[in-house]
Amino acid sequence: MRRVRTQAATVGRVIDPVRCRSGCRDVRRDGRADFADVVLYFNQMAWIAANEPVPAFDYNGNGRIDFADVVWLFNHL
Ligand SMILES: [Ca+2]
Repeated sequence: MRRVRTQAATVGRVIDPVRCRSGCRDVRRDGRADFADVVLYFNQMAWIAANEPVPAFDYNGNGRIDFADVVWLFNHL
């Protein structure tokens, strides 16, 4: 299984793109999806778009990492 290192990997965590195929709401990988995940997503949108598998974080399915995904994440906590 291919594992993708993320910014969170700086503290020893990795994103598994297979497990997150339907969307990784727990952006901080601390075991729960909460407002801190929304804040991190918003602050790191460009980094996510450049470094993560887009399908794992394209919550609204429009093919892009964008502000609409932040809104979706917030609405689905
Ligand atoms: Ca999107």
